[in-house]
Amino acid sequence: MANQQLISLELDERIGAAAERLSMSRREFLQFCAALASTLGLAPGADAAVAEAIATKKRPSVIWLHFQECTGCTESMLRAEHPTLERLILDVISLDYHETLFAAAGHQVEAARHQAMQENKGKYVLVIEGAIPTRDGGVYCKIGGKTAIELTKECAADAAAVIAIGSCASWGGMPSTDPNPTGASSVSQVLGKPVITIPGCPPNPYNFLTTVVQYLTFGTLPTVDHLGRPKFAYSRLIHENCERRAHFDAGRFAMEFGDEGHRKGYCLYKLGCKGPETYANCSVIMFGDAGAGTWPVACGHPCIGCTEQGVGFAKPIHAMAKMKNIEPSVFLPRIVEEKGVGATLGSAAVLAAVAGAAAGAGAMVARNLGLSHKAEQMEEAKKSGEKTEV
Ligand code: FSX
Ligand code: SF4
Ligand code: F3S
Repeated sequence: MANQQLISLELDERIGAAAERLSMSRREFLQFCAALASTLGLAPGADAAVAEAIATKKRPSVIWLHFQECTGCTESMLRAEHPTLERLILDVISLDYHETLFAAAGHQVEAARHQAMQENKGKYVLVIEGAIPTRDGGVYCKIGGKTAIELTKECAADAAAVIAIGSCASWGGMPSTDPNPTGASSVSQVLGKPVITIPGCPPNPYNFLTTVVQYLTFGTLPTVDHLGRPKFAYSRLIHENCERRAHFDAGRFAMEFGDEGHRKGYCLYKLGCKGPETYANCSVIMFGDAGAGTWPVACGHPCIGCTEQGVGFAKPIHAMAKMKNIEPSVFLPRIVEEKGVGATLGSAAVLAAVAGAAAGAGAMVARNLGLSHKAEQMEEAKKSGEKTEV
């Protein structure tokens, strides 16, 4: 049924027109919609609804405000390698106010904001990028003579949905780090109510796009956790689906940047990787739409926990992460033996199934964290050699 629906959609002129706008083939466009539907965890067949909505529905008006931030959220959205992502975002929404992207300035853009708010009263989506300074009456960030606090309240009053994009808007982010001289606060703190949050510094543009596509297709917003984070993106720890997880499980760690373990792609836990206490889907969907290897850990840098309040910009990069849970990855084989006698996918599934036996798993993790792998031993030997030489 779903396939028939997709075949008829592929022949649909409106799909053809949407694909052309995006410089994609009809097939590529439908594949992209299928990927978005599966990111959302929708039932099979929902990809057709997503494709139809993108091709035919009136684009929601979006008012995008910028406050205390580096504009990385917008930059990451626009810097996708593959041409489709930013085009798709700009095709799916009607970006009626965005300070960075507007060619106009001053009174002209303020007029555009007022017009978009009036014409789409109760229907527009308000996106806020950046923290909101609240100290001294909010004087540290003013646009068009209004403080960020005033603009947030004014624009949120008639919005259908408020999305805080990036860690700054979601929980204060980098500007809120101690001693927080400007009183940088999150959108929900200023509005006094929960909003959708898409943390990350920068956040993954797919998570924003997927949220908007759900709104466009079904008129609903994704299910969120207690911090307003869409569950489709933030319900799992980076560590649960990390490509280096097998090394963690085997006790193989990089001990220094550039050492043998680091060069071999071993786990970065002992270099301070915060994957075990950071909820995000970076390891699964990656960044930049450029294929494998495009996320921090894959590049050899420990995750700094940029999505997570209390971790990102709060804990030193070298400090070791707190283990939030000790369950094995759900889809990676757990390798506890040396190469050649490793676990099979089947045994990994069994291990995953019995992961509830936390005591056993905990013992294994404790053992592995204490393991001195060969690379580690070599580093230690090298260090003691250096010491002896001195
Ligand atoms: Fe920058 Fe956005 Fe970080 Fe903040 O992303 S990438 S400082 S989360 O608000 O511009
Ligand atoms: Fe990956 Fe970091 Fe976990 Fe190691 S500690 S498996 S590098 S997320
Ligand atoms: Fe941030 Fe860690 Fe992902 S640093 S981008 S949450 S891998």
